Amino acid sequence: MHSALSRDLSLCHGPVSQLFCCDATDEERQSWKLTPQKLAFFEENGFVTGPRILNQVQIDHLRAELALMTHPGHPGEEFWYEYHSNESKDPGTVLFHALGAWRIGMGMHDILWSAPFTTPASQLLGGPVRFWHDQLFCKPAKHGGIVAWHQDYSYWTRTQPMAHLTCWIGLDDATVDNGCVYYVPGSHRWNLLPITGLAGDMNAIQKVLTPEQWEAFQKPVPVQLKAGECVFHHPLTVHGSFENRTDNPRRAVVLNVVRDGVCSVSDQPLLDGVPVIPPGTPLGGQFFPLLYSPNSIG
Ligand SMILES: O=C(O)CCC(=O)C(=O)O
Repeated sequence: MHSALSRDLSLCHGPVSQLFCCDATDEERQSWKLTPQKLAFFEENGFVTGPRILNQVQIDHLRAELALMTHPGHPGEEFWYEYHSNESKDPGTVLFHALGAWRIGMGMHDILWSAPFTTPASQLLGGPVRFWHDQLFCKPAKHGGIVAWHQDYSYWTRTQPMAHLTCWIGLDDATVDNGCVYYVPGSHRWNLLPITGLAGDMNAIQKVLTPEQWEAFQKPVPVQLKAGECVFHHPLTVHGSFENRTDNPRRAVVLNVVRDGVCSVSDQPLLDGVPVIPPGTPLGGQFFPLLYSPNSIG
């Protein structure tokens, strides 16, 4: 396994391997486009399943990179924006969560440019796709922690306008038993809620909800996926996931992107260790590459 390097792959604004199909023509991209029905589903519910993003070779490659990235002292560990070997703080309920894998592993880097991802992403954003950051969420067998109900944008208000998108990609089959992601349909039309914690108490969010909003939690929708498949969600859609009760890990790569033109509104670094982007300046430069600019959106 030679794909985890100690050079910073954020310096490369394009694929550095042949692992993914990145250079697709507009015609080739047709097969990854979301249908009008899928786009309407997203509009209505705030999430939608996308095309298969990864084949078995790509899944195996990313799993191997991830395994290396969990070893203490691994090459490139200085490049993480955030690294929590257990975000939950409770040794009995482990949630591995890390931001910045694209700087360390060739596969984690190149997946950003893969056409099966950027094609539907540009449809849902309604324009060119710019990278914001990635995340790894892994729940080990048996004692995987939870991801508490939250809206992604509550963590991202330092960037505006809100034109963000999340793509969750399974490296394992995601099931109700192993802690697949659940969504509260329609919650993308709610107000922005305050942060109530990412790992720990699943129901911490209740204290910031109206009784009508809490009602909607009686019917959250689980999205069960095969390894390599994905689900997209809106930055305000409330989502979370329960424990992994199975004998196998539940691993996922999450890609967070913005429509080109989203600006910093902060005089602090947007991510740990990244130079300040002055307020009012669009995201760009070494850490926020443009991933795809469609000729036309269909
Ligand atoms: O992997 C999970 O269970 C949660 C992922 C998540 O919160 C996200 O994709 O924003």
